[in-house]
Amino acid sequence: MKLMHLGDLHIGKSLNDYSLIDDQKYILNQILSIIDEQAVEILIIAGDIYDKAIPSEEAVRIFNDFICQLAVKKIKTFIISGNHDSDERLNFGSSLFKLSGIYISTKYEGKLFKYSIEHNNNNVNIYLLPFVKASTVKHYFPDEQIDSYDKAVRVILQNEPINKNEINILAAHQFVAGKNEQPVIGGSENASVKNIAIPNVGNVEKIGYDCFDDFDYVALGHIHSPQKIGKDTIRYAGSPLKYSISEIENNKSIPIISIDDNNTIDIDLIKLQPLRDIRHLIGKMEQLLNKNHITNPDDYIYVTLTDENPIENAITIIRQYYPNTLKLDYKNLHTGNTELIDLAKVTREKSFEELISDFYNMMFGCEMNEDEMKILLDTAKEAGITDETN
Ligand SMILES: [Mn+2]
Repeated sequence: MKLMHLGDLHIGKSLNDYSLIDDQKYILNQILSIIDEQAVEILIIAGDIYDKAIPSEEAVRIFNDFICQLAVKKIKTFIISGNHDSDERLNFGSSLFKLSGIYISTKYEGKLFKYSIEHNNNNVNIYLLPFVKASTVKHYFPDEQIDSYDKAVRVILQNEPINKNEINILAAHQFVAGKNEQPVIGGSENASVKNIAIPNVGNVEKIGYDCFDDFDYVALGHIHSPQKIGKDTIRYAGSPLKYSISEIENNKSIPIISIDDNNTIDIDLIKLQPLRDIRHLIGKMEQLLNKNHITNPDDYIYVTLTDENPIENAITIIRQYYPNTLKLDYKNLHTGNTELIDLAKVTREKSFEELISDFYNMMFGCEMNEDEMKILLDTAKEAGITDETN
């Protein structure tokens, strides 16, 4: 039996004013092809179906087409809401969808949705936990001290009778971390994910992965970089597309979970190929626009020009070759190295003479002569910046 795990579709998302709707249609079609090729029987979508609580008509149409095709293919589909989804809107039509094998859980109401499928004389149980906040859970367990998301999820799971002799799979949309590790953030999640990703900031939203010990596989959503958390069977599927410039190096994949006849679980990661990739081009304008260097001109492009002088209408010129250019900046002697430099360390390690001659070299592209250096050293001494020994 094969399951596919998706998360963070964010249908309707745009990237610097470019609508990604065609890219999303393309990737959902690719996902349908993978479902066929891999003979997937069950699909779990771990939240953030839409990018906005009120999705555009087009976004709704695309998702509608996607689930219709899943129903036609008779793929049992399990969907939970994420923090970007509206419970009510995502829940619309859910009773009818059930008749077609599409199960949606958008709101925690004191009990997890559970669905059991017979496999090889055993049960595969799928539990759905939609995105929850501590305050929502508290309402259902007034006697419990629930002051964090971690405690909230533990209380929910402790109150579910889970048969450990069967195969148990959970879908959840939360911020889950390993013992001493934080998940790798993609960059497009949202402000709240970014804030809690900084170590030593009160991590009220963070959930320890050990609370999922009773589950054979945990299909997570919320973080956009595909990754395992703590162990192989607790995973973020990641978003199917790169949703920010910071995800340029973050290649996307989908986990396929196979349960064999001995009830062992195996995970395969299938690479996704976007319609248009996001790429970072670095170089002089002349090199970048050289015919031999131009590839996949429809990709989303972030350009860093290394030309020394700013070029008028640079982004307009680049867009004639790469129409989907998202952003342009410069890296040259004027802007310096864009990597972060620990200035305090540099100044500690170098003498005044070295620092000033580096600076002169950077500004004028040549060495300072002895007379000039003498004038600066005398001035520095008079100003009390240096002493005889420096
Ligand atoms: Mn998301």
